[in-house]
Amino acid sequence: MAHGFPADELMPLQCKGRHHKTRGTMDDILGNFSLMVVDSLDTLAVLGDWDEFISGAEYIINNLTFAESGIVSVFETNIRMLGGLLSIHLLISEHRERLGTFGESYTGQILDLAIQLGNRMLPAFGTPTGIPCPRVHLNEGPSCDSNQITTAEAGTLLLEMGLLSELSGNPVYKNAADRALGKVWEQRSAKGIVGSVINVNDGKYKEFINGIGAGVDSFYEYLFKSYILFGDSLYLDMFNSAYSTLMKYNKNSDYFHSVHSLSGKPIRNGIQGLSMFFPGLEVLAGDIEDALRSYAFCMRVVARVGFPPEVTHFEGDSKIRLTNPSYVLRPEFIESTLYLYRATRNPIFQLIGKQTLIAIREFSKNSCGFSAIGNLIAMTQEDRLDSFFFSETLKYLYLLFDENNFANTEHYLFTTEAHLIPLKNDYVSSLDKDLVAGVPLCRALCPAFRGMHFSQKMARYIKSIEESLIQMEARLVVMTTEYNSEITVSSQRFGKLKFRGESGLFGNKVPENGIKGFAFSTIPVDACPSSSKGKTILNKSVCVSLDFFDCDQSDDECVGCNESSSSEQNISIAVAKRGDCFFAQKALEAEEAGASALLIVDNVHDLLFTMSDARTDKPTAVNIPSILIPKKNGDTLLRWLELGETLSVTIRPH
Ligand code: DMJ
Repeated sequence: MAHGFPADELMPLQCKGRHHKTRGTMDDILGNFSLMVVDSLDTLAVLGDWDEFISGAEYIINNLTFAESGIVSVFETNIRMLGGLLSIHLLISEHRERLGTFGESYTGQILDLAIQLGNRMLPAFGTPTGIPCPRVHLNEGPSCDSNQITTAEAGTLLLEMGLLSELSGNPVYKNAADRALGKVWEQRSAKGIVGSVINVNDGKYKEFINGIGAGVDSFYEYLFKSYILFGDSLYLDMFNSAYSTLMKYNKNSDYFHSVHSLSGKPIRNGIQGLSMFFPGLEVLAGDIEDALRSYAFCMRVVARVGFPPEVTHFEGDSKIRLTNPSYVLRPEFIESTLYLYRATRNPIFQLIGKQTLIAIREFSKNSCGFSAIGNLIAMTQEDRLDSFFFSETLKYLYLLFDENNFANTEHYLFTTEAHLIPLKNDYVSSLDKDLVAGVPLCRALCPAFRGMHFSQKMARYIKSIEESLIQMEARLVVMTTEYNSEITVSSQRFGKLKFRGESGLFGNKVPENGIKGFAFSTIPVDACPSSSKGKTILNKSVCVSLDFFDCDQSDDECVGCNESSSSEQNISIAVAKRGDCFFAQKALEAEEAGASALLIVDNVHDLLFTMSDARTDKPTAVNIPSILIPKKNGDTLLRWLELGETLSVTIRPH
């Protein structure tokens, strides 16, 4: 707000508002209509900052016009602007008492703005099929520069336009959205699968790729949510039919691939950040078991990368290629995390939220605000901050921890942009109260779903999610570790750690060409002064390819290792905790246990120091190098060892 207001978006690196369209169709969301304020205001209500909410609402009432708006995306304007305005209007109506004089004097001005906007969007629907042009000039009418629109864009209009009809008493908006949705649905293939791009003039699909990511995603979401809001079983029938085709054709053991809508045959195997909303939708529809299964898969990818990457492809069983290695602060993964937490109350989902928050703070926060991460390997920031970060990502993250928040405890439906719609007959006359109060919807909307039967499969998925969380934590440590270091630890599962250590004054120095070997820890080294004659050395085999990122990039940017080196086989590096006996004694024990070097993990988070030999009169005869390492890195190293990882270690001199 301090830097971007009242522009539609903030450019977080230049630290100023984005006023001009310079990014092609990506800028179709910019309408010179203070998008950021409108899209983020109900998040302020969720945060309980009602004073700021009131000033935002007052700003909108006094300043928002569409007079300067040019060509905008119909879909984006619908979900962000129209949805935002309607939600603000409904929240004011719901919470009048706490809004003081502003609440008392509010006469529906924001609904009037929503109606104005709806009217300006309507010309887009004036096509032969009623499927809207993807873009509209808010002052001059349709801008059918492209006559092709995605299924998601044409099929994600009904909640907002239907609600606008309910609130304004004018059926024209709902009719338009209904007609567009009907046409898209009508054109599904003989197998019942919709395509992803449709021509607005002849109503025929032009792209036949179908998945749950870009191009189709929220189409599925709005079928089910329209049933919830408008109580019409027609939408439920459509959703059920679409859901079963997804299960039949797209579900690939643990996740969904893309298929050809005519043949039903798989055409692409991978996952997008966008598609990670789906487990949340499955929760809403009552299929918790499959939601956990799908989520466990998303989590495996997130854990290995540290964030939900924009686009990945899978090669073989375990290789993941980051086709688009960015993270633009999208909400979908955290949205599903919230839905699963609400359904299961399992704290694992809060822990995942916490890790996500830490990672966002670490890599995306800067002096101006937050930035999209352009490259998840180099961790570079981009001059981009989409309004959905405020309307969705932050809102879902906050709700994950604020269990008593009104948006958690009362019945609200979240639009695809996470705008809040209170589920009450005061607003939507056709709302089915029994449905809202009942199963399966209750699983997602009730404060806690009690009495849920946990199948063995569900327990297995939770276990897998737990394992991924360990990996996610490890990945975060790897990502945040300083790189000007001399010790490198590579794990097949967790990636590569680099950090600095401080050599002791006793024993040998690290040789010029360094030491390469495998880490082990022995109980005797931990518990001096008992002798280490037990020699519990874990002399595991060679470094195994992690097969994760393509390691044709420079070594430092790769996670894991790709080469195996049998010469390392016999060199073992001991890892011991600080404490219990003198440093030099530990080194001696490690040497006697067969170690070629010793890493001692500090037991306080502090600056490192040079370890000295306690026996200055008769120095301990140590022949191996001994190095003190930071607690943060050492704890990770020990944890990996406890988990049975084979750790390849390289120690280089300063
Ligand atoms: C949001 O604008 C909505 O969630 C939409 O349905 C799809 N993607 C973005 C956020 O990723």
